[in-house]
Amino acid sequence: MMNRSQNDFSFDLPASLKAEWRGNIAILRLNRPQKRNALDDETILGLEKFFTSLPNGIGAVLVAGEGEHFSAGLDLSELNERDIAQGIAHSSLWHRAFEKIEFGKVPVVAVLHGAVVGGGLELAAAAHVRVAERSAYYALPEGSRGIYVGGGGSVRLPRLIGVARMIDMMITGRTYSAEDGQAMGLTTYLVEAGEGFAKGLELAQLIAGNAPLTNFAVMHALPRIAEMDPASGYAVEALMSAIAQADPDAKARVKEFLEKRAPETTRG
Ligand code: 1HE
Repeated sequence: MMNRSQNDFSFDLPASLKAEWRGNIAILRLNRPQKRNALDDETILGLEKFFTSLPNGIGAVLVAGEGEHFSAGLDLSELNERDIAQGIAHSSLWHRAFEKIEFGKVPVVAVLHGAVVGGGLELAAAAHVRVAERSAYYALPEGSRGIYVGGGGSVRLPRLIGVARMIDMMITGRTYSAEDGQAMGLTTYLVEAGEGFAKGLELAQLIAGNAPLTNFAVMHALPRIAEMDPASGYAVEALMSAIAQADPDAKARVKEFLEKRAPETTRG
């Protein structure tokens, strides 16, 4: 178990991000509430740095937003001066940073409240588990701003809600409520206002208690297998499951269960 305080960082983060460790959980807060956690370049670079610099021993990350909103998306004040080449580089920067979340070292739980819009929704989509408070709402206002998603939304969001819903969101600018988001699979937990952080932390702790190799398989193999043709998928799944079960950690966990020392699977 790690017990480090916020001051123990071996790397610096911008003021728009605030990190702390709680045991083996890393907690990262978007910390620019005065700008509704709008994501400027510095913040995106900070996200990349955070997720690539996670110390060993961290088992899961919890991401949440300070203030009334998770994130108002791209910092629109930085948009004005970019030409096409700079626009491509900017989107690539987001892709690189969010890739470090989705395909990083450990699973990430996002706690969503208030506005989760544009790039904020793209950020949420890169996490592995999403918890919504009832105040959360989702929109892709890019269409109304004359722009397009650039943080991997075209790839990740259709997998969560389908291409048709994403097209609808983008061309009509409609807003979905927390309840809508839960029903359509954008989130998998819906809790009352103020309860998201506790729920997210509880989930992060559960996740951090898994065998690391299982978490690795779920993060890195599962989404790729899901994209493969079935025959390749079965082959890679067989390999992954053989690797996971051969790990001493897996053997110890199965032994615990067989000796009636491990909790049983319970009804939800
Ligand atoms: C911002 C931003 C921002 C707020 N960039 N500064 N995202 C959007 O189109 C959403 C834009 N934001 C909003 O619609 C609203 O701010 C909210 C509904 C999220 C919150 O409303 P509210 O009334 O609580 O706050 P506010 O008064 O609108 O904003 C407070 C301040 O934050 C204000 O600045 P101030 O200096 O006047 O105090 C706002 O200008 C500032 N602010 N949102 C910059 N987004 C990789 S591509 C992704 C593409 C996108 O993400 S497009 C979607 C962009």
